[in-house]
Amino acid sequence: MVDPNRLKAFNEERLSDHQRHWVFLLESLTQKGIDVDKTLNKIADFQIAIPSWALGTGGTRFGRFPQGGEPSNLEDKIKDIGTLHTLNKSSGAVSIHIPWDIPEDYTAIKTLASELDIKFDAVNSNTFQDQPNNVHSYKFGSLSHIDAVVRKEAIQHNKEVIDHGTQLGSRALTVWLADGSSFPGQHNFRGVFQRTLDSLKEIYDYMPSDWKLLIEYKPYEPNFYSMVIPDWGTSHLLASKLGDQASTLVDLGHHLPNTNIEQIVSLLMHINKLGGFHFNDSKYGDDDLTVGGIKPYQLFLIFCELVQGMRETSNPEISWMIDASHNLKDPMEDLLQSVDSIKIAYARALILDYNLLKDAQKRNDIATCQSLLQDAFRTDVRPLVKEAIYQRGGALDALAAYRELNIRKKLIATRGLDSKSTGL
Ligand code: PSV
Ligand code: MN
Repeated sequence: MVDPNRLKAFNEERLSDHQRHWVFLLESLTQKGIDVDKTLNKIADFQIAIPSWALGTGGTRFGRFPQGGEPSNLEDKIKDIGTLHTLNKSSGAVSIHIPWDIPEDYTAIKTLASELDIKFDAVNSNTFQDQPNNVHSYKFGSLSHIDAVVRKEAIQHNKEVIDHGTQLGSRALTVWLADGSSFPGQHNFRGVFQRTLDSLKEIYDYMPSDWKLLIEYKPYEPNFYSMVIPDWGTSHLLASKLGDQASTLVDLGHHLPNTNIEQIVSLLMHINKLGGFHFNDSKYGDDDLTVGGIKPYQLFLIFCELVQGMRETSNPEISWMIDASHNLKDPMEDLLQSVDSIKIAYARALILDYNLLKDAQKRNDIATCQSLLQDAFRTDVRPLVKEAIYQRGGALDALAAYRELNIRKKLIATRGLDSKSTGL
């Protein structure tokens, strides 16, 4: 999809403009004593997995308005991620969802992915929908179900997801449960918790010793009175009872309004229990909007905690993934914008002087604390992010390149206007 010569010409046209901005920023970063080469490498090394379900148009329960050219199989999805990665050099991983994307030929899929420089990040199980070959229904729960035969089927599904992941080279399983109740009295809270723990234990014991189990929480939806894993406390309780290979996954959209997510991130890293991260943005609930589209300052504050945590704690490597749904925009454009926002927030957090911040905290000099944060946030780091991506061979402006190279038009020409993607 991306002709290297056209990408080169695209960059050449923008290079002098970029260099003007870059030289100016470089000087001020150097004056502040920032190790610019190290920072550039950190920004470039940061890879965010694209979920296999995000390449198609997302829907709401009221409708879906596809754009055309959607990938209808795992191979095409990986090719689309390859296109994104060629442009932004930051999307070098895929997170697949079973059963939406069951690989048919592991060797062929692995070869394709490695040709495109794409790794297999966490695999996701799905017990929130009944599948055509399900023997039992998950209508009243899966791992927490009152009936042991349903729990057994859900456990078996998770084991199969691990098997698929092992074949592909994944090293993590993400479990998100829709289990919960919509009416008071429907559930015995202690009963559903204990059954979930027992089921997870079986899955945990099945995992290879170099795998992680990531437990995702969500306060409501699809159940509206109680969720079995509603918050980070419950996720952490399960993870700590399971063992070292289990940890919590934070999805930005899975918090009640105004929750201090940066504090949650900080504490989980402090106890080495932050395992995974799903990026998106929201105004009201789990809106799954473009990252940084609504609350960029909150995203920056979260990254400040992540940066400090990565430097100062022994928290293991985190699985990063975008978990957004694209109802209105071209999904690939939306993903490019999300990745760009993530890198900008990360770059801003990297240029903050944490030693100065700690000194100010010691003196209880709140005004300086706030100024340090806001100075970093208000710095236009776009040339820094562009330079990092350009040095790795990416586009100086991935979204503009995507448009100028007519990628969507080419996808429609190849796959047709009504090709459908699997997913929600
Ligand atoms: C649930 O809302 C969730 O965040 C989980 O991560 C699922 O796997 C994903 O969204 C499905 O879109
Ligand atoms: Mn999620």
